[in-house]
Amino acid sequence: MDEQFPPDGAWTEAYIALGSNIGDREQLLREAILLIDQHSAIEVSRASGIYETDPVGYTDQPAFLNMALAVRTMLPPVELLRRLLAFEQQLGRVRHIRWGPRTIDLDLLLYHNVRMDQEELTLPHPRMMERSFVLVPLHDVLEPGHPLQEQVKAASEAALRDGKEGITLWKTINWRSASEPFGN
Ligand code: X6L
Ligand code: MG
Ligand code: MG
Repeated sequence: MDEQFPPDGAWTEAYIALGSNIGDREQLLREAILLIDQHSAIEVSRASGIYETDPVGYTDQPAFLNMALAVRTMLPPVELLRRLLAFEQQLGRVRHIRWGPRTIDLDLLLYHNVRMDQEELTLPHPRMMERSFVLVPLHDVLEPGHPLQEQVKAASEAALRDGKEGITLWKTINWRSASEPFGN
């Protein structure tokens, strides 16, 4: 399904999760958004709030800033993933410890209604529904009426309500303001 989708010249909606816990975390998130939006075949539609989140998996590391983007793209899923990995490299990501600290992490969560399970890419992201630091920001940008909307909303509201996962809204940004002073 991936290599022939989308049809030539058609735009498809996709969702990306961002995370950073080394260096100037907000600046790295902003640079990632700009790199993504400046690609000719990817356009940022909506950006979530920025959340500060307790580290999960490997817990002896600094707190993360996490957010999510809704994008439109003309790239097929695997090509989009490869672009995201190239942007991570461009922003100084070096892989040391599994699940360890990183300048920037860009994860492809959803690509239209594509389901695939390949060595390089599984869609939807196989662990997204278990990760509040993904679901809370995703809820901010998910298209109303999206098939996952109710599930994401319930999980996100629960996580923010009981607070035990250490997710707090840290800042809301107008990401366009850095590059386009007169836009919104
Ligand atoms: C048991 C075993 C329970 C493993 C959880 C969860 C492993 C998440 C890896 C896990 C487990 C991950 C971020 C993070 C990571 C992030 C926050 C991962 C990969 N990335 N914590 N931990 N934000 N808050 O972006 O997601 S490492
Ligand atoms: Mg990740
Ligand atoms: Mg990743």
